[in-house]
Amino acid sequence: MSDSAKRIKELLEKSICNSSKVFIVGHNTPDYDSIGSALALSIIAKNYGKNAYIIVNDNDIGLDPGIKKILDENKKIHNIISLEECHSLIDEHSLLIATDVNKKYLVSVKNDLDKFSDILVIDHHEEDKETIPTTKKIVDLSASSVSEMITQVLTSLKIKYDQEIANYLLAGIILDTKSYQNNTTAITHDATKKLIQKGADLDYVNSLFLTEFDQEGKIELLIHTPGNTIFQEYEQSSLLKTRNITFTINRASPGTIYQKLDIAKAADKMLKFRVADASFVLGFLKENMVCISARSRSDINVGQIMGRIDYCGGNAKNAGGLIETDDIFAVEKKLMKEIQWGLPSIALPLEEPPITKVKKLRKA
Ligand SMILES: [Mn+2]
Repeated sequence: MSDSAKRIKELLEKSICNSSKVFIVGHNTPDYDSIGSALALSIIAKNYGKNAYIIVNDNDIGLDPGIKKILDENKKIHNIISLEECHSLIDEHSLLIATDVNKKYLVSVKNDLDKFSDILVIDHHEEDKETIPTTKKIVDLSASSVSEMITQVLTSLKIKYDQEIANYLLAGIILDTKSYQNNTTAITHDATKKLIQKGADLDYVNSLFLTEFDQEGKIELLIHTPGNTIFQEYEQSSLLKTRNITFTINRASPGTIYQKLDIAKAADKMLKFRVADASFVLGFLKENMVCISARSRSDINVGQIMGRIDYCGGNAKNAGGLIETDDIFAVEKKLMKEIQWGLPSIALPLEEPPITKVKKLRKA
């Protein structure tokens, strides 16, 4: 057992016993390490006779499908609650355990930290000035994952847990080590051995990652199939800057049905490329229903652009909407026309958008 796992065991024992309720939070948009360790911590809290709640305040957009499946399957069994529900349940002796995270800005309870009487941080990421202030903090940079540390605690406390929990913890370890290629020590393998003895099923764990792989492929094809993405250069007159905007549609098979998450991820992914200061991705969610995802990583207010179209809107860097139509290209045309009318800036929100000139148009 690692020194950090020993300390976690001691601190958990003390903090849980002194509390009325236990709230567990991972980082926003949870991954397998965050959610696996949170579920295991909930079992530990229950083992001490306390009510435990896991706070997950993310909406469905942006969540990995495998994570969403785990959340749905465990919502009732493990009291997975929203931030709002947390506000109504919290009392003056509530303990907060932050797992797989230590920065304030990465937790949904960032504005409520003073409402907890005790805070325990368990993590394996670097700390900085934004780290949650508490004396009870175990941050072990040498641990592969929190799942690895919590597996040791479960073993040491001789707590019974089922195959599902073993699966989630194993998924956490496999994710964070990139299948034992990074940060892997003898302790990592020892924790893996314990999880497999508890019935962890590698086929199941692999299937979680396979789902993600399939989705990646679909998104890659949507973005990179020649002709699908159009690159357009605009002049943002208010800032005297040239901006690159991309428009992506499955142009060969425009009727292809996508999940909302695929379209959102494709728009996010486009921003990783130099060619996109803002990106728009369009696709059908079902017959006669076109979804637009708009993203910006520059001083282009895509929320304002989307706001000019009925049933669309959002904030400056992340926007979108749903339009009832069977003509996806007409939606794109309208969108381009709205952009030509004016490219709103985030820095100068009050200025009337000037007429935007199209400088260049090319297809991938
Ligand atoms: Mn992690």
